[in-house]
Amino acid sequence: MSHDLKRYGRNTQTIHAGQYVDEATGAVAPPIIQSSTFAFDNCKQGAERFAGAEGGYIYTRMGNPTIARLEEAVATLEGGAGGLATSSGMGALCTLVFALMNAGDHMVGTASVYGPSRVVMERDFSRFGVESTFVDTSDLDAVRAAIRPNTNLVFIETPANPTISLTDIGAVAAIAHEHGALVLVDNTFASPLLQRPFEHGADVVMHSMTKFINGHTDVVAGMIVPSTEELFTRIKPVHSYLGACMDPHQAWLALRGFKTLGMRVRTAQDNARKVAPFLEAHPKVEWVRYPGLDSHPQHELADRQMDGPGSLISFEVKGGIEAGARLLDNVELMTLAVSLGGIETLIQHPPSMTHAAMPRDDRLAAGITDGLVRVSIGCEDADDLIKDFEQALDHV
Ligand code: LCS
Repeated sequence: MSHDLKRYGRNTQTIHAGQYVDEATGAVAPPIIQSSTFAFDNCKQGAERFAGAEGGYIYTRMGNPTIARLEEAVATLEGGAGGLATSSGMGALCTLVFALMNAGDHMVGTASVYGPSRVVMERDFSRFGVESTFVDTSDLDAVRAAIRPNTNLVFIETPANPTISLTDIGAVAAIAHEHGALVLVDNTFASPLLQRPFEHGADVVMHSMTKFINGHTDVVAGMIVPSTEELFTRIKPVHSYLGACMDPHQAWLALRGFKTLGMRVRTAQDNARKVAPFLEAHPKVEWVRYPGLDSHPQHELADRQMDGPGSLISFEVKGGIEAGARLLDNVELMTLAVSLGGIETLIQHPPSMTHAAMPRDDRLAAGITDGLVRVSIGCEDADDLIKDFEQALDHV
């Protein structure tokens, strides 16, 4: 087991959680245990491992030493009971719905979530009798009104994709718990460096590790972190059998990326703190949504709930989608691509890209206007990003 990391700061935890010198070789960097299966000494041992009477590995879908390091690392930073790594962020969400909901149960979710997270509930899980209602969870009255006697899960994404609106996790957790519902927080946009939902009463955290945790735009991956042993034990069997499992090489890359989370998040955030006011002051920009700006409607909540405003900005160019498309077609340094949280700046148009599968009326009701542009600020030099925005906006 690793040393007790609770007494250390977040950067020390990020670098040392899940980090041990390899006993067999002394290797400091973690070995990639690229094996699908693990040998038993004898029949008795195999039976005991399957029965859970003895620890040790069986089969990589059910657990693997390289993946276990990553699970421990992320769970340590979140302050949870353990980690369950998944093939993708969507794999994490679907595993949680299978584990925590039954036919006839109801979820209340944030209206502006990553498009597929909502579509999979409304289009796919609904076919199995799992109901959902998506509302503006920053409006506590809307959350209260959406809760039904059969609501057993409240799913919050904060900051939300792509509106960058925030939800008060503590206030929503109080409402949900009063009704006996669990609270799931998608912490992808903040990362555990900037926001720790368990400190505000959340029950389960999920991540698309494709984003900040891996941070290098070369891995698709997800993570589930339950707050308690009891929840971990409930989710683990579904995680082992559903098949949305991770591969050891994928885990190794994500673990390598995770170690620089602090530096990447801080650099990208410093840049976003310069880019957001530049955009807000630009005469061709209609509005900007960034929690670090006074103009953000939940600026005060951001200060209270997060350790920093992060590096995701949404905005609209005057002239709507045509003007926005001119900007997107003319960026030179920034890359026109979906995804976020990597070291390079990515810019995209959610209504026609990440959120295109959502019906337009639902998008508009969720605050995703037709002209909304989302930028994930990376770790380049802020001045270069501002110059790229300047020249691209000249084409509008
Ligand atoms: N949760 C959030 C907040 C996300 O942004 C995404 C992906 C997911 C879950 C799903 O994770 P995945 O399965 O892709 O690992 N968001 C994307 C986006 O905004 N652009 O491309 C993917």
